[in-house]
Amino acid sequence: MMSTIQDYTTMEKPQWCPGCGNFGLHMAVKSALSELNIPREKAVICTGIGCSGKSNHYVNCYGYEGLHGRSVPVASGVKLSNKSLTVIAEGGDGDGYGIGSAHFLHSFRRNIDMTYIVHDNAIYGLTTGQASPMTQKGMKTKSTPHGNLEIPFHPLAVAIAGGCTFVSRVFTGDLMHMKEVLKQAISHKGFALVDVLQPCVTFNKLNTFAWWQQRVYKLDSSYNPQNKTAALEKAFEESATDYAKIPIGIFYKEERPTYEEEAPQLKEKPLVEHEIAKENIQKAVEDFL
Ligand SMILES: Cc1ncc(C[n+]2csc(CCOP(=O)(O)OP(=O)(O)O)c2C)c(N)n1
Ligand code: SF4
Repeated sequence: MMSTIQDYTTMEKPQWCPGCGNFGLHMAVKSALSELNIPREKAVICTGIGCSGKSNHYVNCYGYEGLHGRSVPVASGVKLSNKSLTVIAEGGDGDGYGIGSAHFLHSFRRNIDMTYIVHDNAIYGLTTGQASPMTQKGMKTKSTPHGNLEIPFHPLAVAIAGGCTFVSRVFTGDLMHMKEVLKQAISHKGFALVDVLQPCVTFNKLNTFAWWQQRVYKLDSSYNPQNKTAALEKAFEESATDYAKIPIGIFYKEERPTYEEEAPQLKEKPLVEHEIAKENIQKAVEDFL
């Protein structure tokens, strides 16, 4: 039976501020999952804490809202327990590029087959407007009243350098493009990063829809996402041009065996299907005594 966007729609209505970029992203995630015909009982969305952390409340599939910055390790555990599931991790830029940054880095080396969607609004939304790792230098926020002294993080460059096998960025002002990139990220065999330029209309008055709209442009077919050196250069384009040009699309893509494909315990079948009733665990228990 085909999946539809209605299958993924909950009775509960999203509680984000009117005009928040999360609404478009939410629609694109539901559309991508249904257009890929993934049955909702086979999809899991793990989130951290933040406005972004509420994403899975409003998608009618399995979900787990974990601790701030910990969506990637929770999602990794889910995938390793049952590799037959389609696993998505979601969180804010504070969540993933700040407090969760160690998980962010090491997930690239591991290459577990999952999609990591970062709601990149360059601010802490839920806690009402403190600077995040993506806040621009000089910007006044609740935690930087005299202007931010730190330069922003470069998630795409870090991901490319760290061994991520699918590195992309989208803009919530372009729904169709966002959905198409999400579909490719979810279909990719390996760890796929989708950095989402997602305006926080309430607490970030600098990076607005209009601000991004004037600067983003799509990578076209003349761009080769298999060239790592060119991808790194592209990832630095926004800072090199002082935000005059901000590329969106798939920056880098490579095929590499996933963790699940190489782990001997998981090769044959998902861990949850292993017959453990007859296993003698006495020795393991004694080791802990
Ligand atoms: C360990 C821990 N530290 C701090 C907090 C408080 N806190 C909750 S959400 C948040 C930041 C939210 O910003 P971001 O991750 O960018 O998500 P957004 O709300 O913008 O989607 C913080 C600092 C927390 N819940 N747990
Ligand atoms: S505070 Fe910002 S990110 Fe959070 S719901 Fe409101 S507009 Fe969206």
